This record gives sequence, structure tokens and C-alpha cells, in this order.
Amino acid sequence: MTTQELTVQIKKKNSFLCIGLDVDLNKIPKHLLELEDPIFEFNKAIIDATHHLCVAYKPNTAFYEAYGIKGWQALEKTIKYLNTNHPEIFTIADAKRGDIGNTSTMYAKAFLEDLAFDSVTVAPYMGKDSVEPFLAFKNKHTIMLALTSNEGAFDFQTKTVEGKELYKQVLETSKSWKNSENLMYVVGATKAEYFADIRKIIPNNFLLVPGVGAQGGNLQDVCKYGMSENVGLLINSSRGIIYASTEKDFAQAAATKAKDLQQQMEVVLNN
Ligand code: NUP
Repeated sequence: MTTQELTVQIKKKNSFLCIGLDVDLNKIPKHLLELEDPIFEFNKAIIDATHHLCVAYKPNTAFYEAYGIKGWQALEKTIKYLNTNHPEIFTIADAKRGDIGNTSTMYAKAFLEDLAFDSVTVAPYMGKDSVEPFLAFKNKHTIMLALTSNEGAFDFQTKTVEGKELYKQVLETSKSWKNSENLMYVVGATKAEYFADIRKIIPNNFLLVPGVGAQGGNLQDVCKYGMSENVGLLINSSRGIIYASTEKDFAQAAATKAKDLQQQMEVVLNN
């Protein structure tokens, strides 16, 4: 999917919501555990109830890898279900990969070709030759960590290196990489005060913004400082939506939470 197509979807649905599919078997409704593939059944029910309210889904691969082969099969079924039934929805494999070049190529193949996600998250620590293999995939997107939502972001990312904060170095340097037009960046919703500075460096790239909901980030602040001409934001909530209820009404409860965020986004888009 191209970013233009993504923006069309955002305007059509009045939403730039990304729903995080972070399935934890200890948190899903108990009746699903009796089914053969509880992870997929949970995702399917959430997708069926919420797809009209969001433009993206983001399974974090940790929640699938933790369940071994069954988890990986559930991830594969989930992305196939999305690509078959909702091809207009942007998909993100939140895997935070990145390694020496030939290894990164294999990671990129795994997520962008074999599983056929639209995008994958990547860590920038190993530099240009670890990220460019991901960027080589046409009409796919590499979402690089810039300023993350967690407390540990202050350990390295905001430290000054050669007169500039490290996250700014990451943003600036990556702009010169081959196929950098395929880059998006992760910026945490909990760091709203940094968005204006970030937009000075990358005015138009899409930002994946986790941290709304369970981590306490503020949607309005993110929009005020982070929105670009083409909207340029995908705001993610995982636990805040998918675990709204642990009863049989869980999918409907998730839809209610998603609708609440979508309606706030609609107000922002119409102003
Ligand atoms: O900076 C980041 N913060 C973050 O929470 C980068 C991420 N990729 N995430 C992920 O977003 C996190 O691993 C989880 O999958 C999701 C946030 O989930 P929640 O706090 O909305 O439940």
C-alpha cells in the first residue's frame, strides 16, 4: 500500500487509528480457550467488530512468538484474514528487527514478502546497512524507532551526541538512505512535547504513535504538534481497546473503545 492510499483511507474513514493485536492468553475471554486457535479467534472477532473504525492493525510479534509454532500460525492466519477480507487496511508487523545486511534481507522477506505485511518496525541502532535492505521493498514501509514511548527512551535517545540529541541524528541521517521515502518513524504518544521539533526534521513522513490508552499518552496533544499536511499519523492503542471486556461481549466492548478514539480523531480532522 502507498502512503497516498493510506491517506485516502484516513479521510474516508475519518480515522487514523491503529489497533494493536497484542494477544495474551491470560487476558482473553475464557470461553475462547476451548477453541482450537484461541489467538486467531480473538483477533478475528476484534477485526470483525472494529475494521470500519480503524485504518491499521499492528500485531506485536512478541505476543505470537511467545506461543511457539501455534503463535506463529495464528499470526499467519491473522495477516491472511486481513489481506483477504480487508486489503484496504494497513498492516504493521511490530517486530523491531535490524541486523547485518544479509540477515536484515531475510527479516524483510519474512515480514514483507512471506507474511505480506505492509510494513515492519525496525531498530536503527545498527545503522544504514541494517535498515536499507528493508527499504528496498517497493510499496512497503519500514517504521524505524525514533523516540519511543517508554521511560528508557531517556537512557540513550535524548542524549546529546555531536551537539544534537540522538533521536534527531537518527531522523536526519536516515533521510539520506536509499529509498528513504519508504520510511515511517515510531514516536511515542507519551512524548507529545517533542513532536514539533520532530516535524521540523521530517515534515511529511508518517509517524506510528503508540502510547495512547494504557500508557497514558494524550491524543489531542499528539495531533496538535504531530499532524502533517497528509495527516501523517497512525495512533495505536492495544490493551486500551482489545481488553475492554473479558466477557462474551469483548469484541463489542473493543468496538466501543475504538469508536471513542475514532470520534475524537474525526473532530480533529474536521477542524
Ligand atoms: O515506543 C514504543 N512504544 C510501544 O508501546 C514502540 C512500540 N512499538 N510500542 C508497542 O506498541 C508496544 O510493544 C505494544 O505492542 C504497543 C502499545 O501497546 P499498549 O500500551 O497500547 O497496550
